[in-house]
Amino acid sequence: MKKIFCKPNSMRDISTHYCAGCGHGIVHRLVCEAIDDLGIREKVIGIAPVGCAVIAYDYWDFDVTEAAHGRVPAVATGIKRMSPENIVFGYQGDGDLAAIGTAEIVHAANRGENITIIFVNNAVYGMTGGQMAPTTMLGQKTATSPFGRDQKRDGFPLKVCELISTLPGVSYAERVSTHSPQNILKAKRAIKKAFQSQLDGQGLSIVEVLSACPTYLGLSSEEAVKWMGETMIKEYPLGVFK
Ligand SMILES: Cc1ncc(C[n+]2csc(CCOP(=O)(O)OP(=O)(O)O)c2C)c(N)n1
Ligand code: SF4
Repeated sequence: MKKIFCKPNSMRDISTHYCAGCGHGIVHRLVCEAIDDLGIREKVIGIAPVGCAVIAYDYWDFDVTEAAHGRVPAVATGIKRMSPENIVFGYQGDGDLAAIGTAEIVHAANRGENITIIFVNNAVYGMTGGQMAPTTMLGQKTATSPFGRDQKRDGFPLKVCELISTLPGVSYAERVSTHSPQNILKAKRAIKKAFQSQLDGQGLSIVEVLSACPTYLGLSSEEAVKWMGETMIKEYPLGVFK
């Protein structure tokens, strides 16, 4: 019988620690599938963030190191400059990349570092209890915005792809989503393109992946996916920004 579905070679066979319906597991797998498809596993070095994906290295069967909160692009820069033959990618949440690490990603992009960033936007700080993130939507209730994010007090949701794609050092920026099978397939294509851009020496490539955090949205897995498809993609339109 022909096997049509199996674990990617780049993925370890362990049980998930993520909550039911969390998008991180999907994105981890897509990264592995892209690496397998491109045949770059022996050359890849990943950098894990400080968030719910802090132990991404437990899932990935290739070289991975860890960076302090927001410092992923700086660590990636150092590794890539020392070892340009490696394919170096950072994996970051929105609290990590768009709050504590804003300066890191902006300057790495502006320098045109030949690295890839997988940016998982779930609109909250997941690991630390569902606080408001820069990406939290207006009106969205979180642990630190119990009446909903208020633009006057908290500002507007930060649109990372729109912002980063204006910098000349950026070769490729696309926003994708995990709220349906079709979108998950598109997300994989985008991750492959981002790695390819690095293989071609083009500069910084970034894929923003919209992802669900049902736990801190206070929704069931099904409701969270529906919320993404109906509400989140209106604020964060999908597409290629560069
Ligand atoms: C330098 C530093 N500041 C703050 C923290 C605390 N901290 C750990 S995870 C986290 C939030 C992560 O949120 P996000 O990046 O959105 O990832 P998610 O858990 O939602 O995937 C924070 C504030 C830390 N570990 N290190
Ligand atoms: S808290 Fe949210 S981001 Fe963290 S594992 Fe659970 S669903 Fe995923």
